[in-house]
Amino acid sequence: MASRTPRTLADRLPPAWTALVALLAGTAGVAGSFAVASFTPAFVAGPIAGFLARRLPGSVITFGIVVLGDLGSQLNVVTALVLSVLLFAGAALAALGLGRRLDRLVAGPVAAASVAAVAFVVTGALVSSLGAGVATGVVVAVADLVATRGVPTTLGSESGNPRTERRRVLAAVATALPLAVGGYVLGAQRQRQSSTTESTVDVGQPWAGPDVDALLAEATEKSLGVDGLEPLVSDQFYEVDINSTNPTVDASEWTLTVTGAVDEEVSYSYADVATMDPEHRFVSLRCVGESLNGKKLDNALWTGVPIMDLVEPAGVSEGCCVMLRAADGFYEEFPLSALRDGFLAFGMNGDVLPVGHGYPARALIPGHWGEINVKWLTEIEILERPEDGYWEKRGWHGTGPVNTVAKLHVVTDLGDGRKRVAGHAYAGTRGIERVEVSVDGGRTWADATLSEPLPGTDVWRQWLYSYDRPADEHEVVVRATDGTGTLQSREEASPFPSGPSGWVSRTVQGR
Ligand SMILES: Nc1nc2c(c(=O)[nH]1)N[C@H]1C(S)=C(S)[C@@H](COP(=O)(O)O)O[C@H]1N2
Ligand SMILES: [Mo]
Repeated sequence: MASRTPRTLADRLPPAWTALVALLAGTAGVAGSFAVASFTPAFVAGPIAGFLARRLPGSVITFGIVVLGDLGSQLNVVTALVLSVLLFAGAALAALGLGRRLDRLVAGPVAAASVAAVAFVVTGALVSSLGAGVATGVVVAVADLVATRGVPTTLGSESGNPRTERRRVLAAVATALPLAVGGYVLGAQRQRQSSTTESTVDVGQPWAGPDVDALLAEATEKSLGVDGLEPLVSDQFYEVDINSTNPTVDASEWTLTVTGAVDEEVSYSYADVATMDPEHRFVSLRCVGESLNGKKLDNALWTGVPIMDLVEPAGVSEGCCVMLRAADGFYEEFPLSALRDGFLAFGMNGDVLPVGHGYPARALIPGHWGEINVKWLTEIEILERPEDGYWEKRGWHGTGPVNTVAKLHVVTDLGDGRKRVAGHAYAGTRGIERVEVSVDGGRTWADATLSEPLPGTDVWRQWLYSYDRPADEHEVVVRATDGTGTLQSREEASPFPSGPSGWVSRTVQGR
């Protein structure tokens, strides 16, 4: 290999190494932001993920929801993380360039300041920006100090010795790694703490008490107790949001306002709402974007008040429709008639409403697809003519009543020559009257056993069916009949645009 003359440009500054230091500094910065903010909108990747979700073409989002499912939202978060690192690395790189001309002692602080500035522009949150800046600055400063120890150069102006550069990179790795791990651990810890909500406003505990305990006990008792099948009150209630981070809403500052075509706007504080005489209702929710046999169908016991008790004082005389608006920028519109049976929930399963499910308060619109059950609700606007909601602007038709479905979630070999299949069935306010099972691909049908209905007008049921194990592989098909006597539609449809339909079937092994 030909020996190179030192002091050519390439020898003076291997750009790949500088870029690597910048990337490491960017990673540390993202970790610093996470340490301070955890997974909230103050975390730099939060607004970026939200921006992607909002600005990407509807078709891309729909592909993410329908084809990729949960992977789609994970992909969104990963993309946002990568973009955050690149953004910070870019800012650090610019600072390194500047540092080359300035004294080496300022390289760290300059990198810190530029990353903090970028973070602040993205999140608007000062504290998490400082966290990001400090972490970045530490990496750059340590890398620089170690690399140039005893070498009287400014950062980036080279001694002509590649070992110096290598030391700089190693130092950057050695500081960025623990910083990134530490930031992740700290943020994850904060995340766990914040997932158990405690309201900032003391209203007693309207969501707890003997009534709630009795209803929850009733749900436990009525559950069929099939291993692996969610009980009638879900252990793990699904979450679907337009953003990857939950908005942080302080109950002491939260208000719910009734606006639009009303005689007079009315506003409620958290205490106003949560000190009204509470009701406890079982209500199931199902997402229009889930797959036919998906798991985005759940049930809970909600505590709250009839939503019209809050709307009527405003005086609603005309108006066809209503737009619900939320603290995360989400909005959905639907006919006023559907609001009439609506509920405003501030409690869930005996606890204060969790952040992920809409704390301080959310709407529950019986029998309708999940999307109009707006979380973090801040405004109820009465409209005089229809408008598109967030998802309808993106081509969905998810504001109407749910489709009837019977899902098959568990297949068990009972070990006594029989098999057992089980699942949930749901038809919104129409209720579930019957679930049938075929173990021969749809030729013959038998009735499944249903769980006793829970009190309420919008609740799912569990079903189970046991049968003698055939020798061969066979096709199990399930279908539900709703409370109006209508059989679940057999016609197969993708979730987009108006919810999945068809009969769930599954191939089961024989003996
Ligand atoms: N503010 C707000 N409300 C929202 C959403 C949202 O992204 N933001 N998602 C909707 C959708 S698509 C569904 S399916 C339900 C899910 O409610 P859950 O997350 O409590 O299960 O909330 C709805 N309410
Ligand atoms: Mo949804």
